[in-house]
Amino acid sequence: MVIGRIADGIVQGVEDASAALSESLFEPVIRIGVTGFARAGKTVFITSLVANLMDRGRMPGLVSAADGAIVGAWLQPQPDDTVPRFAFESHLAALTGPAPHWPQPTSAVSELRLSLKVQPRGFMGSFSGPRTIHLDIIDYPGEWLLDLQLLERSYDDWSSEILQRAADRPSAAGFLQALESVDGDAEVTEPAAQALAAAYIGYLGAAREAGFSDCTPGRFLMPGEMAGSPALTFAPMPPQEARAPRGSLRREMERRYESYKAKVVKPFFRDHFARIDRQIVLVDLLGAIHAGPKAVEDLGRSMNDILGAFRPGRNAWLTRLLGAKRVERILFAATKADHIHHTQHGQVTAIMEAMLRQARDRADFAGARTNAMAIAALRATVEETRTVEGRELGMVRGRLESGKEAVLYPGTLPEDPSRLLVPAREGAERWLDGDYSVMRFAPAPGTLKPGEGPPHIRLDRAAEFLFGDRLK
Ligand SMILES: Nc1nc2c(ncn2[C@@H]2O[C@H](COP(=O)(O)OP(=O)(O)O)[C@@H](O)[C@H]2O)c(=O)[nH]1
Ligand SMILES: [Mg+2]
Repeated sequence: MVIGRIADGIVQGVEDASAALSESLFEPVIRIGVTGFARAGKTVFITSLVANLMDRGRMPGLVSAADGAIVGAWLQPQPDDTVPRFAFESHLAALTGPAPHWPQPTSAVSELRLSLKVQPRGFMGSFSGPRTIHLDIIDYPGEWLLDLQLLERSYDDWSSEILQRAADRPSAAGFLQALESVDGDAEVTEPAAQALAAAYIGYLGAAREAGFSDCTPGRFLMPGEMAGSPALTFAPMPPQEARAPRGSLRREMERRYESYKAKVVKPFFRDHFARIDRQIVLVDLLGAIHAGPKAVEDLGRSMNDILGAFRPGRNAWLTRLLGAKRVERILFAATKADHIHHTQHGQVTAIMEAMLRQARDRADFAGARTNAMAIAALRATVEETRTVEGRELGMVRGRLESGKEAVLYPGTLPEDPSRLLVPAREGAERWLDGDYSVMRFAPAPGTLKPGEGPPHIRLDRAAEFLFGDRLK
């Protein structure tokens, strides 16, 4: 056990440990993980959260901001020297500058430290001076969490599973053909390995486009700084009775798969995931509803897969790594709620809660508090009500990315979540009750006022759930 931990690099230097100890006594650190699949809204969320914590005029739902306990907030160098810093300034400039636009997509882990000066309120507060509390915010792709499953799977097991699923997917045709044309027992050459990996990555991209998110290895579509390295240049191959000969293509693919697990997956869980105290999982639920029942079902399944990482006991290696440490709170937030009128936010929350309940029913999170809500990290629309054929309809108005103004009536979400979730589970092709539309609104110009961060919906409530209790 002890040996295993040393081998996994868990034991920190003595200096490190004592620094961490004094920091935790006097200046507590809360590590907040922000995850979700690509385009879920992680970058926009972190940018707006940090801006709204620095200028707290729009944060009445964060108790310690509303009652004045937070007396200051500033950015600091983060503690992890080798993790890219979250590009807060340039993302904020994109969102709130003279020609506001959405930030560039990102595909790797990044981190930011925001420090808060907090003067505790109430009776106890009058005895103590202000405290400093550090929020370390870690942005990482949800796709990477799916890799946890690989740790307990051999190359052959993983290959058979992937190939079985690929068998009846049209998007896999190219890759399957590429597999046919190689001889796994032949001596490996780098061009052959690269060609096969490229065909596999092509398939994963197409599968994701088609709405599937069971796309392991998670780094193949989100390579970060590792694009092109051997650990990311392999593909599944059909298992054979006999072990592949030394130096063969199949043997090399197996070696790289093992290397991916040891050098990519494990370090991520060890260095980032294992240290998270509070977690927010962002979900583009409205986008999935717009795409149809199959996308909603797939989203539910992949939420469940993501959550696997937060269930102690599910994976022996992770359980050993975490020891007694647990994520204390997990928030599931449906993003981009500014696409719909507030009269429908309750329905979005109900659908999120129902999806979460399904995931929760399969296993619990061992004491972690969970919550679901609908938020917009950056509100790009204003609401208006129009009377159409004698009926009052709540709509949203915003500027499209083309610069044109548009009014959107996205459709009415059902009060009862099962009206969406049951057809999704039953594999329906389309919604019976109607269509749900989304538009890509651009961030609105001129929204910043002195003392206020960017406009949002329930970002303050999300913050209160995530770390409000630690600021009191
Ligand atoms: N209307 C609206 N769109 C959003 C919001 N957050 C994200 N988006 C959209 O979602 C896209 C992806 O967001 P981003 O934060 O880059 O996602 P990430 O890949 O998870 O980091 C953005 O380019 C926007 O088009 C929001 O609060 N409101
Ligand atoms: Mg991002």
